[in-house]
Amino acid sequence: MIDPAGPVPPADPKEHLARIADSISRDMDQLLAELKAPERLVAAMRHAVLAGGKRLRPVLVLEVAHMLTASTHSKTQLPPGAPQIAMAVECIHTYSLIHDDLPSMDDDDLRRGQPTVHKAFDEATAILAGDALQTLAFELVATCGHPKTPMMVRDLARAAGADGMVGGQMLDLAAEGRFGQATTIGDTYALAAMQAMKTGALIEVACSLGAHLALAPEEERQRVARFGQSLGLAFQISDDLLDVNATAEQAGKRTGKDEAAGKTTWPGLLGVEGAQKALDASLGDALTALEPYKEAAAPLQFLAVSLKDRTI
Ligand code: GRG
Repeated sequence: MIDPAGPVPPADPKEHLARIADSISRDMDQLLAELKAPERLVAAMRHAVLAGGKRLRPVLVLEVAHMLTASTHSKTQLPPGAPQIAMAVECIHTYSLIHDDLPSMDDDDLRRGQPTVHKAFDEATAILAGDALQTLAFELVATCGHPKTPMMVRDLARAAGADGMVGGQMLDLAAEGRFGQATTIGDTYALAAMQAMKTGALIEVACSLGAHLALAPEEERQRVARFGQSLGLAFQISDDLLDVNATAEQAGKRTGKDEAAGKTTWPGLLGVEGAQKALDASLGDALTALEPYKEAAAPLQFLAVSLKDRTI
């Protein structure tokens, strides 16, 4: 059971966030160990989920819930259902990575420093492992026992679906010219719009779900959603910079692939220095959204700023 409750602000934000990430990994391990399903399918799901990963999105769920519970209700205990919601978001994220790595999508061999699921198992098993993680996510939300369950199901479905992550992936593939003529993404607005769907929507909804868990007023939910939007953009810019600057060994995945695929990226549009400036600007927006929470926001501030020196 996750219990990141502690003094607000925690003495060491880095240690505090690492403790939450570890507890999510342990909970995911237990969840998958208890799953009653064909052995090969569970093994593939475990391979993908437990291979590592920063647990960024579930950490956001829990840390936003923690910050808003402390500031709205003067409590440090996490609301009931929080571990299930955090795991649900990680299940959706991991399913998207499994499917993104398939030969029909990005065709990658390495993910989280390990062979991708279709390489370690086979393509059909990888598709099914992704499918099973997606449905498991909604089972976790539906059964979490929190009064905001219907809103959380709706928001997670929208963020993950045709108007969010899946739609963003479709636009990204179309821009590569997969379905006929390439619909070139030629400016920073179009790039930001596509990425807001593909990667931003899940990061934003992770923050919104944290607010739902904390039974925060709508105004607070919108504020942390704005934090999530800016953080999502910063995350994507840092991911593009990582693709240029890091080795595959450092990043645990193939790097240099955006340029090879002729993809529009932030460094491609603005140069490395321009992309670093855009990263600073979006981090500035993210930090502005956190200002009302003062010291209670220290872990989220730390998380945002650490995107600047990202190596994984
Ligand atoms: C296939 C439905 C479907 C969607 C795929 C999210 C996505 C859409 C594709 C991932 C491709 C990619 C590399 C996007 C860049 C940003 C990103 C999501 C990176 C991976 O997330 P991290 O760095 O991964 O949080 P870890 O392993 O740390 O969890």
